[in-house]
Amino acid sequence: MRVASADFVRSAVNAEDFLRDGLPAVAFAGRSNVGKSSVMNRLLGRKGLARTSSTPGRTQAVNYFLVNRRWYFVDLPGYGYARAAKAARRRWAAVIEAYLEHSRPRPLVVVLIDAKVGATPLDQQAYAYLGGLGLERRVVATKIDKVPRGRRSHVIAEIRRALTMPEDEDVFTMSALTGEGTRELWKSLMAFLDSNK
Ligand SMILES: Nc1nc2c(ncn2[C@@H]2O[C@H](COP(=O)(O)OP(=O)(O)OP(=O)(O)O)[C@@H](O)[C@H]2O)c(=O)[nH]1
Ligand SMILES: [Mg+2]
Repeated sequence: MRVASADFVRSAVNAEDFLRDGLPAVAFAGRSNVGKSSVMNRLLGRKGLARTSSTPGRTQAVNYFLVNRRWYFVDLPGYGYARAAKAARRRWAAVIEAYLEHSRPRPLVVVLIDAKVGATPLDQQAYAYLGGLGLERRVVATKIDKVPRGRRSHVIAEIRRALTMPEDEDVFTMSALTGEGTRELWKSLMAFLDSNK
């Protein structure tokens, strides 16, 4: 996928600030520090576009990036950052839920799972919650560079089982570090974006 332009547009902390211009969107969801911002940057081929950090809780708002002037990539705050203050956690959860439940057109949600850690109970909840909302999802096992090749099919099978994924949904693998898996994921995102023009 050739990304001719990718520009930061807006950081929304309240539902009133969500964009309503009708462009399709792909949102990146997952546990705090799983690598949402890094995967987004890798897909866009722009290293420092979305801010990343080894400290969890870096992304605290709904950040919109306009891609090729046609769609948004939306970087969401992470869920389950245990060390954040309770009030902050609630605020982030509220803004993520407001985004997922009310933004139109309905976004495609990329659910990132740490390949090394596997799907946690929080990941299971998030995945089921998205399904309950009727949102299209793509499950991506990220940081796959940390898993030896010989173990990867096992890791994928475990994620499938933990999330009770339907047979016809794939688990994608990706590494923001090496770029592996970028092409396959793009292909799948484009299938969504092309059918939601
Ligand atoms: N080895 C490896 N490290 C990665 C990969 N992706 C991200 N990281 C590292 O994981 C840490 C978190 O990355 P971020 O992209 O900031 O994670 P995030 O999910 O956006 O985090 P929050 O915004 O805090 O929720 C950083 O130290 C990254 O360098 C990957 O594919 N492989
Ligand atoms: Mg982030």
